[in-house]
Amino acid sequence: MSMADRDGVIWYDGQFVPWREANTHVLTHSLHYGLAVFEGIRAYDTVNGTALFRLADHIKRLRGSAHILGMKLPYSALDLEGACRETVGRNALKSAYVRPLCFYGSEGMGLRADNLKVHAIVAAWEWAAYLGADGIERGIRVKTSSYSRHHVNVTMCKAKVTGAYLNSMLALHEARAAGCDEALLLDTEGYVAEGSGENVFIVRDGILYTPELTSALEGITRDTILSLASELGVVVREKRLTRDEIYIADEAFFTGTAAEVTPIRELDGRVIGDGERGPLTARLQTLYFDLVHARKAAPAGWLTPVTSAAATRTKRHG
Ligand code: PPE
Repeated sequence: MSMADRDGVIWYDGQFVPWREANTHVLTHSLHYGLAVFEGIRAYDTVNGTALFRLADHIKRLRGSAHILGMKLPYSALDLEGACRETVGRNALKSAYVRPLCFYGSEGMGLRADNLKVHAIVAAWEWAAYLGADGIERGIRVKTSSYSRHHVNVTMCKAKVTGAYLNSMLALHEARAAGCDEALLLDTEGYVAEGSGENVFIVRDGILYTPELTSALEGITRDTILSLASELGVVVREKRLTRDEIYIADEAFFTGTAAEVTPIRELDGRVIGDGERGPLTARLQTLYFDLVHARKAAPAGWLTPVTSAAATRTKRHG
């Protein structure tokens, strides 16, 4: 089913518009130059009703991304949080993937355009396991990419900006053409950075390792896993990793809002550990799913209930 041809509503610049009418012009500046910021947030069908997981943290990152790019958002954090909550509520989704996107309009063309308005949308739809239900259980096959992750002074790695995903897609298409499920990108010095849309972890001798965030996105799922690991008393080290450290790891997994916690069973044709979901991966995965479904107590502010129509009023600032 086309993403453009669905029932429901999309929040567009403060108004809810019918899904099929949430259109924008072909001379939209961001479409041409890749300068737009976005988020991916999941809403889960929790024991206390539908709730968005770490909404405030995602909106904070969205605003940070805009700040890095010098894009002036006409909406407050509260406006955007309200838009996400109400978009899920109005579409009557029990669980959802929520996509806020802020982009430049069609007020001007060319790199020098300086009269551009910032527009924002929030859409939400049902999205099953990103790397497949089978991937969540049995793990996926990954290939190290021949494309490097962005150098820290090429694109800004802390910004979740649309243009950066050209690099992700080059890597992903290459990995899939080689029969793998996902790509692993190394930084420009050859150290492990992240997946095309996930952060990466390994387990060796009971210790959990993940790359420092120099050239990887500051993943919110990554942060959640670090807090669950500390709850379990697992020793965690954030350090530079090499691809061969992954080859000889006991376990490996990816984390991301879309990917959740997905085990990696193979990298570059080398089987990792026993070639299946490892025991610590399984534990962290269970804890993660318990947390997002409120079967386990979450820190304050991590689960935000959705709202129904008219519960929020959005004002455009400037
Ligand atoms: N690295 C990258 C490059 C990335 O895109 C994501 C999220 C992460 C790490 C993990 O971040 P977090 O979601 O905060 O744990 N990737 C999003 C895009 C997926 C898509 O196909 O679109 C996501 O998971 O929502």
